[in-house]
Amino acid sequence: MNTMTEAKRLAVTGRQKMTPSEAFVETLVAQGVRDVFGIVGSAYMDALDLFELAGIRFVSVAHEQGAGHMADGYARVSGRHGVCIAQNGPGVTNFVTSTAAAYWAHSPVVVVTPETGSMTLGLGGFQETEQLPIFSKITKYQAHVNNRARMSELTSRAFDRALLLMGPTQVNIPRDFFYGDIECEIPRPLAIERGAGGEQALNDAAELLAAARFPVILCGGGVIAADAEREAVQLADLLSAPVCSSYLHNDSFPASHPLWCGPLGYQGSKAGMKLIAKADVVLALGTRLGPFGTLPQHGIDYWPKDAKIVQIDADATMLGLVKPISVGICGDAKAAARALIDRLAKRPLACHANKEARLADIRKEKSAWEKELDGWTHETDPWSVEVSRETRALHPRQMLRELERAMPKGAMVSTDIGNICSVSNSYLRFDRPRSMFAAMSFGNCGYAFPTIIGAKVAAPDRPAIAYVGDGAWGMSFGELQTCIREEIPVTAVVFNNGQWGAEKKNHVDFYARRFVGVNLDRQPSWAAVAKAMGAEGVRVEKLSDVGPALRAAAKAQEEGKTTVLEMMVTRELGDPFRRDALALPTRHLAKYKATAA
Ligand SMILES: Cc1ncc(C[n+]2csc(CCOP(=O)(O)OP(=O)(O)O)c2C)c(N)n1
Ligand SMILES: [Mg+2]
Repeated sequence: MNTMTEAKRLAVTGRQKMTPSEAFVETLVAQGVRDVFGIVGSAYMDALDLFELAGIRFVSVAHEQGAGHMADGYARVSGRHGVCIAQNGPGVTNFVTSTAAAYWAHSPVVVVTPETGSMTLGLGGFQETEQLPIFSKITKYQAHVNNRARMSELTSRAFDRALLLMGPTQVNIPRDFFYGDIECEIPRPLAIERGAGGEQALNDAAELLAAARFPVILCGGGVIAADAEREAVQLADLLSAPVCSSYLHNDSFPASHPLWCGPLGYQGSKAGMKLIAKADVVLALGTRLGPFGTLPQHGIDYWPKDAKIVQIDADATMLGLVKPISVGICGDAKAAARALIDRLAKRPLACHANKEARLADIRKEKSAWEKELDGWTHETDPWSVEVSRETRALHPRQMLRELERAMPKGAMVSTDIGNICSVSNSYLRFDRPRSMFAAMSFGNCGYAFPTIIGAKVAAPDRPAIAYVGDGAWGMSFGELQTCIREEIPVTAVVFNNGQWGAEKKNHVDFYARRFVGVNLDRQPSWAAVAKAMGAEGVRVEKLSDVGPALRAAAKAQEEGKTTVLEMMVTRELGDPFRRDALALPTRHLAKYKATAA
């Protein structure tokens, strides 16, 4: 970095006269912001005008929802803030879905929402809506700039709180407050350091783990957020404990490690499920044990109800929230893991007595699961057999296995919500953290593509790959414009099965195939659309072409090229997600009797 750029990155010090726009931008500089995602708007143009001189890149996107997801992906890769900004009113309301998604992904996204002018607020003027209530349940903190002189103080607090509270925050700024003269000092970012947790809780946890005969570690998003992967590995090695990942956090433990057993939850690893079922003590490291993460899968009700559960979470309100626990530790995953290692390293551990048997068990379950996946080339339910009989299209599972084999080293993969994306959970393995970006528990279609674009901005040297169903692609492909305009090269793998498959599965299983709104007929060729938009577009129809196509697309990123791989897959469908929440139809009115089960 040259000295000119360095100088731009230094915020002014000391109390002095400036405009609120300058105070806002200098606060961003002080907080280390380098990239802001958004769509231009007059509401904040006076501040935007300063971005370049402040060394801040403005990434101009196609839709504000995309900007919010990009900020999310950026934050999840970098561990720093992701920032998005939009025009008051409609630009800001477009942030709602992405902010809710960031909330459930625990991403430190700062959502900057310029508001209608303070002197016309409430008069029903142009682009006016109350912007605080809309975000009140999907942010960790909301700052309203109630006086232009407080611009820097409140903006700065929104940044600090996003990291402190591990989620999105909002700074709401009446648009006239960007103008005028103020005197202020730019606050420096708060230094945040979390501890290991209470002494007593750590001692109790160590007692339980020392006495455990079959300890299992469950690594969650907290391991990634705290950069605690090394400590998780040390702890696992010390206990020779099988390690599972919590749902959609497949990157929380290195897949190449002999103790790795794969993810729990929807379409997760049978090996992981069978092993955790045997646990007498579970160490839930950095996970809130979310309600979806431990639902029975593959017909296995694996959660060990009689086991002692030690839960470590940096958010105190998550302790014991979903699952009963024996010990709750409110602490940082890294610091807590280290504290447990210190307590356990020098004492006899009951789990050492049967170590070899446990390691053999792990090897056996893992190889059985791999063998099963190798043989599981297609789904075998009547619907899937029927629709794939007459077609030469790719079987989704076979295609996903090929993608897994061809996955470039160090790749970042985002996944959308959908049947094929969900099935991919069985095939996504990573050796480094901050590599998997799923739509998490908000589960919105259209998440994966913009998220990977933001991830690529944060980590331009890593291959960036989005897995997206064709329905979700229809919602999000507009951001190809961002890739081309802003020169952000990524790869989108689009699963063309001509249907909103995940929902269609419910029609098949519960509604006697009375399909309503699930078929995506007369779709364009997504490869051709990609080409028309200035990207590479490749239609993949043969299994042997899957791996080479992915490798070529990842390589093309090095030349600045974005590629859409349109995977022509069958209409077969994997197990449904919400079996737990659906019921066969009951009808009381004669008019609707024909639809009763
Ligand atoms: C924004 C949003 N709208 C609707 C849904 C409900 N939904 C969940 S999965 C799904 C189907 C996804 O279809 P597609 O992206 O084509 O993937 P496929 O299931 O076919 O693999 C829908 C509509 C959702 N999760 N999010
Ligand atoms: Mg589809």
